[in-house]
Parts: sequence; C-alpha cells; structure tokens
Amino acid sequence: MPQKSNSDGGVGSTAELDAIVVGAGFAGLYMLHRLRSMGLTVRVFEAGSGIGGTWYWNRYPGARCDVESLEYSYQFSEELQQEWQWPEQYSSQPEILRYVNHVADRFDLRKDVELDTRVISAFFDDANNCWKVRTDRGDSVSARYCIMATGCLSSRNMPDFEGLEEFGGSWYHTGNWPHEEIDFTGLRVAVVGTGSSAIQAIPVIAKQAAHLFVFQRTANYSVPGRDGPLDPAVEQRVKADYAGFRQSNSAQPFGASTVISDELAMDLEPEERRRRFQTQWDKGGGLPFLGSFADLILDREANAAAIEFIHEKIHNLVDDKTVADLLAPKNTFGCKRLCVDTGYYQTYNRGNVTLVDISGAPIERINRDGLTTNGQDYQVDAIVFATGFDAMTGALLKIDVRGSGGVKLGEKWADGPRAYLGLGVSGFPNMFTITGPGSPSVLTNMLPSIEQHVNWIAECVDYLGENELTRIEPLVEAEDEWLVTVNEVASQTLFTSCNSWYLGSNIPGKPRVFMPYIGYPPYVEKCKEVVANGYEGFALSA
Ligand code: N01
Repeated sequence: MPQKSNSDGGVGSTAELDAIVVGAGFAGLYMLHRLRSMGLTVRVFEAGSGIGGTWYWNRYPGARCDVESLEYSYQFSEELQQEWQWPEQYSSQPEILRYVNHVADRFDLRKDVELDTRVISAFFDDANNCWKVRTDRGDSVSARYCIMATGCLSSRNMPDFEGLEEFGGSWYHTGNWPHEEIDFTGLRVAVVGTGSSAIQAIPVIAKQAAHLFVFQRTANYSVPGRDGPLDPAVEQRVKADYAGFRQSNSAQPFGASTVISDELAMDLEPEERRRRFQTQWDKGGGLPFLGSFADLILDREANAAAIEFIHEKIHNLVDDKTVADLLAPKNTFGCKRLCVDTGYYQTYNRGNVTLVDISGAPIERINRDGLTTNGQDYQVDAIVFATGFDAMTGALLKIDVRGSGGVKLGEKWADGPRAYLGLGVSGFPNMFTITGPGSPSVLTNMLPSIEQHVNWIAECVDYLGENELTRIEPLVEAEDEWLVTVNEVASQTLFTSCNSWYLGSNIPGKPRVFMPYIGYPPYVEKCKEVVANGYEGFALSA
C-alpha cells in the first residue's frame, strides 16, 4: 500500500519509499547506510546473489586490488577502520568481499537489500515527483529519489564471437566468474584479452593449464605489484591518525596516498630519470609508477621516456625477443589504465604458454574444438574471455530509464553521456548517479570517491527535506558547461590519444567521448562550491 512518507526526504510524497538504490556494491551499501541513518525509508535492489558489486562478480584467479588495502576501505566509521585488519598491503578479491560482508553485518544493512533482483525500468512520474521502478521479479515500487549505484565497470563486454554456441568446452568471462573453484589442471586454455583482468589471471592459469594460449589484440603496459603482507608498523602509523591519513590522501590528484612528484621528467639527466623509474618500479604498484614524474601523461617526451624504460624491462624479463617485441606496447603510456601484475611478463618464458598476436587478424570464429584466427586453428578445452566492460554508462543504459516527459536516457546520451558533475542528469529529476560520467571516479581510488558522492547526495536530500523541496535536477546550461570543462581538461593530457574504455572505444558503436573528469581535489572543491552557492547549477522546486 502506498504510504505518505513522513520522513525528511519525502515531504508531501505519495511514494512508498523515500529512496530506491540500484546496486549493492560499495556505493549502494554506503548510500543505504547514510539515508537510513537520516530516518529515510530505502530499498536496495541488487542483481547478484550476494553483495559487493565488482568484488562479488570478479572472482577470477589472481583478482586483486591495485590500491592499497588501508585506503581501499570505508572511512565513514572510525571504529570500523580501527577494528578491521587487512592481512596484505594490496587485498585479494576474497579479502575485499569478506570485508564488505562484514560491513553489511556490522551496520545491519542486509535487511533492506533485495538480492537476485535486477531493476529493468525506472520512470519518472512528473505529477508526483517520484520514480516508479520495476524489477525482473515483478516488484513495482515508487520512491522520491532513485539513486543509481550501478558501478563503473559492471556491464560486461562479451564480443559477439561467431560460433561460440558450438564450443564443446567451458567458457568464462572474468567479470562473471563462477563461485565454485575452476581447476584448469591438464587443460588447454585460451585467454582472450590482455587488460588488467587478463594480466592478473594469466600467471595463475598458466601454472595449472597443460597449455595456455593468450590472444592479444593490443599489448598493455604493466608494472609489478609486489604484493606482500601488510607491514604492522605501517598499519600502526596509519591507524594512529587515520583521519589525517585520509585527509592528506584527498589532496592528491588520484585521491590516494601516492604522492605524485612535482618534477618534470625531462628536467632530469637521463641517468637520474632512469634511477627514479627504477625506484618506483622496485616499489611496485601502478600509482607510484605513474607518479614518478608530474608530466608522464601530459608531455610526449616524458611519456616516451617511460615507454623506453618499460620496453627495456619487458625485454629483460622475457627470454624470446620476438615475444618481448609483441608484448611491448606501441601506444601512449598511461592512456589506457596501467596494469599491475605478479609475474606477468615472466609467464611467457614458460614452455606451456603461447602468445598469439591477433592485432592484424581478429578471432575469425569459434567452433566445437576451439578458436580460429589468421587461418590457424587453436584447439582448447576452455576459453577465458577477459574482454572488459562497457564502462561508466553500460550498466545504466541497460535499464530503461525515462525522465521528465518520458525522455529516454539512452536517447539523451546517444552522442555520449551528459551529466552535471557525474551526480545528476538534466531532465531526470530526483535521480542521482554515484560516480557517474563526468566525475573523477575511475581515475581515483574508488572508495573515497564513492564516499564523497554518497555524502554529497545524502546532504542534498537532507537539504531538500529541510526546505520542503520536492524536486531537484541539473540545469541544461550547467550540464553543458561541465561537459566542456571535462573535455578541456582531458584534451590537455595524453589520455585521449589511444582507444580505451575511458573513451568508450572498446565497445563497437559507442560514441568516442572521454567520460571521467581528471582531477580529484579540484572536483571535490567544485562540489563544495555548488552547495555553498545554494546548489548552483541545479533547479530546485517544491
Ligand atoms: O578489461 P580491458 P579488463 N577480440 O578493457 C580485449 C579495472 N580492473 O577487465 O585493447 C580480442 O582493460 C581488449 O583488447 P583491445 C581496471 O580499471 C582493475 O582487463 O581492445 N580481444 C583488451 O586487451 C581495468 O582497466 C583491476 O585491443 C578483445 C581486453 O580484451 C578495467 O577494470 C583488475 C576483444 C579487455 O581489457 C577493465 O579491465 C582488473 C575482441 N573482440 C580490472 N574485445 C585491479 O585493480 C576486447 N578485447 C588490479
């Protein structure tokens, strides 16, 4: 029965709930916690059979986070961050999933999460200023606010390979890995793709498989992760002033503790520059290497110096020169997400691993026994597709989202996403997107970015309730200006110089638009400014 909400967020609402949250990953769960603490009624719909989002689905062998554990964690509860003990410097997928489940129990979140329930449509009801949401299990619920916590890398990219249905073996996608242990022992295995997921999985699968064929279309840059146990002294130091640690991280360009050098690469003598790269390489991790100099993704010469260093490393690590040449990427360093690995390049020295170059000849077809490329057949028992995601917009556009006047989000975004600050979309009142396109999201440590968005949205909802306002949406002009800003900043970098999922160019037919905003601290300032100026750029009404 629809109830008249009596909570702050639902003044005068005929909606059943104050808010619906789509997705129970890190973003959705914290959103639930925040809104519920404000006394609002909230329901979370989650397509998976468990919570955790990315870390629920991506259970492939070797899956691990490339941001340090002490930072890739919630900061909203001092008790939580003091209590939790991370065993490793960089957490493995099972450990992160254990953590997020602990958080759900500790804050009693599960009772408002409906698992195994996919939202199929969300329509804005202009007359009542609320959202009507339908799910694949037949729920039909209305709420004042619809908050999309659908994730940036959650809609899998499964290319339409001809003949896949004929394949006689088993096949997997890294982003939808089975929950039971998959044992490749004694099998001939194909891995398609050489992005971050593949680069983590390949060394593990190679140790089990009778033979592993890696189908590489574009070589990727990877630096060693150098995972290890978390140093108790580091943990103690951070925990002694966790708030201070978080505060200083938020001032860094990626919102992570890595300090980005303010020196320019070409200001150093070649030997000195090399020593710096070597130090960061030895330290391990993607951000430390990217932060070797201030201008690696800004200046061509600096970029070329990083390329030269990594190429040399690949040639030192890989015995066969032809294989090393193929593994050495040709594109701009850092314009695709830098990968982090544990023994990736060395894996190609194993007798049971073959690199198959498909840069000039795509996979032609899949048949009962395996794959064919360049006229050659590769017989395999299993195929692992590590082919990535329809990033940042894919999950949202899978839902039939219709705003004011029935406008479809898919139509509004036909030429690429348009959103104000990655938080809201004009024409889609009372809808918020957590780490949506136009926000720094994927170019930062996701956890603080998620918390910053959730806090902003919660405070906004509180403000609307306090002021008896029932409707908020970005102004078209503000949204347009923000899009210009996002593009201007990106065009000053080398990010746009190669095809990447940041640009949507990994998905056939997707408009080529640089989606994230580069620069965490200025972005956070901008969000604060918008609030200080009475939600500047948004239209608010009762
Ligand atoms: O996906 P990707 P991912 N035929 O898009 C290839 C995060 N992440 O899942 O480059 C043949 O990077 C494609 O080739 P090409 C991280 O942000 C983080 O690996 O398009 N090949 C590419 O090699 C990361 O960036 C962590 O030419 C095809 C690969 O598949 C993001 O998730 C770990 C093909 C896809 O690589 C996505 O990573 C894992 C086709 N038809 C992921 N289609 C950590 O924190 C695609 N490919 C460490």
